[in-house]
Amino acid sequence: MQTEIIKAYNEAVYDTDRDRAMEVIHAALKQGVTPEEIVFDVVIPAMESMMQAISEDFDANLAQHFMAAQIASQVTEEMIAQFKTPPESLGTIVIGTSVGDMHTLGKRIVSGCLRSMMIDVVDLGVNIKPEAFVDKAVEIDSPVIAISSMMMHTATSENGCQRVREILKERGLEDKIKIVVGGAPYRWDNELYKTVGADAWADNGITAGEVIKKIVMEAKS
Ligand code: B12
Repeated sequence: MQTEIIKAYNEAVYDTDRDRAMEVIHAALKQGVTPEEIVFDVVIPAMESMMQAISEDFDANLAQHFMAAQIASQVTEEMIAQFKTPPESLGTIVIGTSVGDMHTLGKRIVSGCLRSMMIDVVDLGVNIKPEAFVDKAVEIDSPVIAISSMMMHTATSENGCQRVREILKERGLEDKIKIVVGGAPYRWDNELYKTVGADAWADNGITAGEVIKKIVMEAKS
């Protein structure tokens, strides 16, 4: 893989220039780089280094964070359609924000990262009732319910993760479905995920992808 392609793509993503990023990818395809190489050698490493750079750059803004995931997701979907052998999806998981929480960005970044890691996502949206999380997870056989909460009171609400845990217990689903949470309150208190009854948490899109992928792979084996 030519380092110029990786460098040009990284710069475009860091500048949140979706059109330029797509131009770099399309030019690479014309030069004979395969869609597989683009996803595995350009997009995924770029996403990882982008998250690293953003976390260290105090001037980096929300748009950079959000666009990095959106561009990665767009390129990945376009390239997968051109794979010689379409990659088997590793699994599908359910995501949404907890009741009362309208913050969408964190959830969308996590979804973008998961898609670039070959994990399909059913995004239920915002303000999701605990029953709706569980019903959808059962319907699509999802091993993970991912809940995003950006406010302390929605993270700790009796109608949030805690209620999802109770429903899983009531329906005997605790072995089949794991709860993964994330969002600002969990970054303020790294032990909060236990208090609300989640199985795991992650502090950014990349680590969320890693934690969720591990659970999905364990469920398959
Ligand atoms: C943008 C924003 C808004 C926007 C939301 C726009 C939108 N469409 O999302 C608007 C203006 C609408 C808004 C409204 C409100 N907001 Co607001 N908002 C924010 C702000 C500035 C950023 C939140 C955000 O989107 N961050 C971007 C993402 C990328 O955040 P992130 O945490 O880095 O996400 C990563 C991880 O957390 C993790 N992650 C996220 N979700 C998940 C899920 C899973 C499963 C996993 C594993 C990981 C994971 O991965 C992400 C990607 O790397 C925060 C301040 C802050 N610094 O957090 C306040 C903040 C969250 N808001 C706050 C408040 C109070 C409100 C309002 C009540 C304000 C009001 N009085 O109306 C309303 C509530 C609306 C509602 N009912 O939800 C408070 C909450 C305070 C508290 N202690 O709980 C904050 C912290 C601001 C503050 N300091 O007071 N808000």
